[in-house]
Amino acid sequence: MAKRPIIKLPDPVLKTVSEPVETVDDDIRALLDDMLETMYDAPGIGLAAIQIGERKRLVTIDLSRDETPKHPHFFINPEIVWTSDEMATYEEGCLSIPEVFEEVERPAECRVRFLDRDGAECELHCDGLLATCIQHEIDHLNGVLFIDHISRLKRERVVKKFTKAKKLEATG
Ligand code: GNR
Ligand code: NI
Repeated sequence: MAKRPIIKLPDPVLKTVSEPVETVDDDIRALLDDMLETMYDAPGIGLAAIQIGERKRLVTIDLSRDETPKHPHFFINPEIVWTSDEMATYEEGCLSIPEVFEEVERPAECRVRFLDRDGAECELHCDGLLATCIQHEIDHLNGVLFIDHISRLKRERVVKKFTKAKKLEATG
């Protein structure tokens, strides 16, 4: 396993639409392990492969935080097959947009179809933080960030701040 650098705003890589995984092999499992290590180290509760620059439809999630034992979830080619009419609002953050937190409204529950680490087809009913997190991660696979769900004024303010910080970094 290896920790990888996390890609941050305003890197346009984050707007990439990721490609489905064709075969779940040892290379994919090694990548999932790198994602998990990167996510735990950050620390975060979810990570999409594009956040470490890999254009593949792969997601890791672990809501257990500092608890032991750990509860890692691996999602390959995840697809939302059902969402509740009921909505829920969470204050979201993103490892690619550090220190920014905004309320986002999404379906409160959803059902996700995906392949597991062995390539087996699975479905999982998600509610609470898991429902929010899996929707946030699937957005990443489609090049969408949580700030795309907030007001344009707020979003432009966030993007400006990160663009400016990057410029300062470059000029020293
Ligand atoms: O660590 C994370 N916390 C979080 C909190 C609320 C809603 C979504 C998330 S996901 C985020 C990690 C991340 O950026 N995943 O893409
Ligand atoms: Ni994120």
